[in-house]
Amino acid sequence: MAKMKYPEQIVANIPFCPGCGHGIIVRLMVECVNELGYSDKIVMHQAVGCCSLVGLGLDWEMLVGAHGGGGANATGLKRMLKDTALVIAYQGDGDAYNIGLAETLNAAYRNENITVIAVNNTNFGMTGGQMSWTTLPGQRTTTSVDGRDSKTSGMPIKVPELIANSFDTAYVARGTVTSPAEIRKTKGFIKQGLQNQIDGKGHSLIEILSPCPTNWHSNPITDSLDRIEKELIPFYYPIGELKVKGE
Ligand SMILES: Cc1ncc(C[n+]2csc(CCOP(=O)(O)OP(=O)(O)O)c2C)c(N)n1
Ligand code: SF4
Ligand SMILES: [Mg+2]
Repeated sequence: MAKMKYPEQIVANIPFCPGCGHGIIVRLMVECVNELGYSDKIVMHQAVGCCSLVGLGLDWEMLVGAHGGGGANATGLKRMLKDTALVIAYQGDGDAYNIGLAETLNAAYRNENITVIAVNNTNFGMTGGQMSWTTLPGQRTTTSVDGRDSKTSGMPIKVPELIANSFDTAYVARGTVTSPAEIRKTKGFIKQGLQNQIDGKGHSLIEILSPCPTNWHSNPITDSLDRIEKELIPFYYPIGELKVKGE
């Protein structure tokens, strides 16, 4: 594949649904890696889920692992490549927090020198919108048709808070993509997570609240972004830096 220089050119070739947050996040990752001077020294663990579409447009070196294997695969890549390349684990909430929870927590527990980008859209997007651990109470999904009932299926999990409060990692942040201002802040979190890796500081996790208009059955421009700002952020998933080691 010919090298594509411009992030917007890359994203245009990836068939995310209209209004999906993944496209913005891919663009931000590419911009950060380019600006840090690592465009030829970057390897991505590409997760199963809508993350996997990234391979149709982005020409980075990629390892496609088993569903949930990001923490383990990124560990192996980084330990092998050491300072010669940046390693990103790009994962969905279902991948990183459901099926891959053990791998995600173990990599953080070991303070592996990797950067994890976890896209939280409160469902298993690619497979048709099933309930995930991040699904909100009352949220209708294809496996919680009357709304998630926390009495039988628990409350949403907050892995960033769990890692920030439990393990000796470098950095944890949560951002979103609902406005140009929030996109700029999220870019700052991603860049900080990558800079930490360059500086050998250890594990960084950046969770990004991202719209999935297709499975939320909502308008991509208005309702989907409103849901993040009026429901997800104030009641369950506060945004900002949750942990900066040394501060
Ligand atoms: C071992 C295994 N179990 C289940 C699946 C089916 N599967 C593919 S993608 C996916 C959901 C991914 O959801 P998430 O990680 O949240 O990513 P999203 O598509 O929402 O961005 C599932 C369950 C699979 N591919 N492999
Ligand atoms: S199903 Fe959801 S997460 Fe997947 S590409 Fe479509 S909008 Fe994005
Ligand atoms: Mg998801």
